[in-house]
Amino acid sequence: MPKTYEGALLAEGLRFAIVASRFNDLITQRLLSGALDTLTRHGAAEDAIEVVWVPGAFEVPLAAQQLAASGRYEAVICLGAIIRGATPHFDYVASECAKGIAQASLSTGRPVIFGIVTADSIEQALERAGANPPGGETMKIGLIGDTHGDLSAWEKAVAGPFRGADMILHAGDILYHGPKNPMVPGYAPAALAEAINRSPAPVILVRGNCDSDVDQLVLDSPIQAPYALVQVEGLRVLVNHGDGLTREEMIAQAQRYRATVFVSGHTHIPGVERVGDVILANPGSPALPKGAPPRPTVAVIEDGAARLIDLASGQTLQEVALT
Ligand code: INI
Repeated sequence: MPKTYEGALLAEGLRFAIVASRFNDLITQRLLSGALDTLTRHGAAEDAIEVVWVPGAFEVPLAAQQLAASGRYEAVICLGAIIRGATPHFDYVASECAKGIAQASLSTGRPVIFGIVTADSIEQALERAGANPPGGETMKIGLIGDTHGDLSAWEKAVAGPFRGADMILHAGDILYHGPKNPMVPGYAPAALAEAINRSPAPVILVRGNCDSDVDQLVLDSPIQAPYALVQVEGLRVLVNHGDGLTREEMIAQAQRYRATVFVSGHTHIPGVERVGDVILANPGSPALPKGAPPRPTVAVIEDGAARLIDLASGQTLQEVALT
């Protein structure tokens, strides 16, 4: 195994500076609210973020350089919008801004993030700033099950398909590997419990047949309930481990609660499929996969679809539209 270095999406306890340019502030205000939302969703405290306004993108590098050199911030985030006009002005501002930001980072050894939109028109800049996301502003829900104590599986899901998720639903069999199962390679139940407790997105857990009362002592969110009924925007999702339920019973339960999606685990055999007005979503197991071929999987609900994702390759294996 190569030694791999990568970041975790955890901003708790860290300080950040944001340099935002007033020029084209219709765009930069949106970039700023997106940056603040992302930082706080990943655990940064609001009072750990400082915002410095400068007149235009050309002035961003100087402020960024000084903030980075102060050593007070984990990273400096630069936000600006440079829109092409009739003259070559755009090219000078854009190139000096990009060069200056890179230099601020390299000369101080601090991450200085290039959040400068360069666009041919205001419409294009608005689109780049996420003002008109395709399909509207739907939330992203991560679906996972049967982690069986595998910390590395959880970390891969959080750093990969669950990146930016608003909520994670766990279909049970969380910490214990289970007497019928082999020990999973990344078995670290206490560390997994801690990672779930620290998750920037709220995690809703249901109890699987391997979960016991003592597991609750290390998990902050309750796991005693066999069912969770979650309503996100207009979408209702019912979660249950699925042991002791037939497929028909899952569909009937979903219909009883008028849930569009029934999330289950237990079999470790993944699948996302529509059966009439119900979507059955089994995210499989990222720790002990079964099926032909066995693949470590999770699922996500976003942009109006439920998707099954191979955690090893990041590929979407199945996709079902929600409507
Ligand atoms: N500054 C921007 O941030 N975006 C632009 O599109 C832009 N244009 O096109 O002129 C712009 N110009 C101002 C520049 O950044 C400086 O503030 C100004 O030249 C004073 O130094």
